[in-house]
Amino acid sequence: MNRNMSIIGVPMDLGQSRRGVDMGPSAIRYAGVVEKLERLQFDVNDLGDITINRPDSKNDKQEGNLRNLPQVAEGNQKLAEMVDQEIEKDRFPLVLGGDHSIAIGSLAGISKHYENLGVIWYDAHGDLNSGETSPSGNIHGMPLAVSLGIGHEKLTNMLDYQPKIKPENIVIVGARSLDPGEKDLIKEKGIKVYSMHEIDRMGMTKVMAETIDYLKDRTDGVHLSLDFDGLDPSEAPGVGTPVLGGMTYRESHLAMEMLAESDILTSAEFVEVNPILDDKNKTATVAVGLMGSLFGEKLK
Ligand code: B3U
Ligand code: MN
Ligand code: MN
Repeated sequence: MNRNMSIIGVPMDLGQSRRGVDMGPSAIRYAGVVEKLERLQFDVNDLGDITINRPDSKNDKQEGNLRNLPQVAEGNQKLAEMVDQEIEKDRFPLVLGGDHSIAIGSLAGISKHYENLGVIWYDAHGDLNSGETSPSGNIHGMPLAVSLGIGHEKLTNMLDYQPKIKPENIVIVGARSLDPGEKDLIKEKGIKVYSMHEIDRMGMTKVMAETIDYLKDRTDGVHLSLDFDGLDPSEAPGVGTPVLGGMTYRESHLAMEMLAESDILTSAEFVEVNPILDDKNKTATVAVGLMGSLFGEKLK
């Protein structure tokens, strides 16, 4: 793995309706991410947080069914450019959210550098909505669709190319809350999904072994997009849209350790940590623990 790592904080909370997730990057830093990675012998460059401009509430127009579209697009454009520059410098981008709408910018900046970028979407949700199918108008429920080229042009065409990702290069892990339009899209595009049903039946070991095997053969880089609501809310309570019956702390560590062993990862993002909804920074602490496993911490 690339030992030169750049951390980019994205205090974005405009892709959904609950305030506080903009403090995610601070909470994860407070829980010791830089110290952890330095202990694991990474050269860490923490680039701080991107500035997210807030909507002027008096002129808060909603375009289509897309809440805060101009601000979400602007913040993601900045992120895309920064991620692109860090990869250009041959550094591993580690992006800290913020809500999951920031995957739009991450993937725009990353995928430019690959023919066949693979994506592991670790999440309770599919994030495959568009303005037409979204029940909420929240852009954090849309980034994976946007990366396939589905959605508003301002989002899909970021950095002037699309699509960012091919459907066959995506693996969704932990899904248990999918909207009807998302289910249709999964069928139509043949997207690989390991829902909680498969995780329960097969066990996380087999799910991750298959995921890694599948992506290793067909991709030239792999991005991990980890949404903390993928985990069970009893172990990661600090998220805006908790869904019961999620992946455990132990399953998640195992998944991260298997990814570390496989050495296929070329970028990562950790999103949706909301310290206001958390219990004594528990979720951010879990985040830093999982990053330890992902980046090679060993018990023996
Ligand atoms: N699918 C729903 C709910 C949701 C998506 N992502 C999160 N929640 N975190 C939607 O609004 O698109
Ligand atoms: Mn998500
Ligand atoms: Mn989610």
